[in-house]
Amino acid sequence: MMSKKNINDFPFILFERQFYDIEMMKIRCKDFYTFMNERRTCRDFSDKLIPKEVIENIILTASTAPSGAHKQPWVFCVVSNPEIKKQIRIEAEKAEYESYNGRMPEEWKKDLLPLQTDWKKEFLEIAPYLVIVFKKSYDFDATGNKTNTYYANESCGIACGFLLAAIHNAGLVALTHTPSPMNFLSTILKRPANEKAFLVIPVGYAAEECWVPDIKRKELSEVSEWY
Ligand code: IYR
Repeated sequence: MMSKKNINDFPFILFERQFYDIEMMKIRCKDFYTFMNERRTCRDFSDKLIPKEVIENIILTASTAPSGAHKQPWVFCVVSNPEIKKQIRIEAEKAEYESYNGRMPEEWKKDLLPLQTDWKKEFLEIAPYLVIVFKKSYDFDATGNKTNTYYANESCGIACGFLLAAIHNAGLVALTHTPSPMNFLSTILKRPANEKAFLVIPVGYAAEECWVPDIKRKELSEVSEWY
């Protein structure tokens, strides 16, 4: 049968997926929420090693995220080399020192008090992997011609969400770290001009003693409006 979707050179294929009955749907939604609600941002990492294959599958999962015109405008740079991790820590701490000692307004610093963050970022050397997400503002095709990307911020944000979920699913922990400014990462990792550092995500096992802030999530009524 010729599909009416095949109107140009780009074919559609039938998407066959599994459906669940309502009872199963309710159980799965609740279980997934319970599981995701156990995720915490961690700053206390163990230096225990993780197989490369685990990180590869986590990145493949992130890269299943939807993106503008399916351009997948992201690159996940994975750093395990101690020398590079050290350079990144030095530069991140320089930037963060400036932020905490001047750049950040008082109100921002007040808002961060419950998280007990400061300019020191030892986790950048302790976590076995740093996944540094770069956003492609534009790209190149196979012949080297410049091509556009679309909604690169939204796309990368969603991909990072998938990445965090995959890390949690693996029983590992992560931290969304945003040193500001982040351009030192392009220099250290020698990234091309079309890529901008988007997020630094240390990944690893939680330290044996891992402390997290005692914070609560908003109620459903606070985060949803029904029409
Ligand atoms: N980038 C700094 C400050 C910081 C900002 C926010 I917004 C946070 O939620 C946490 C920290 C840092 O990484 O310490």
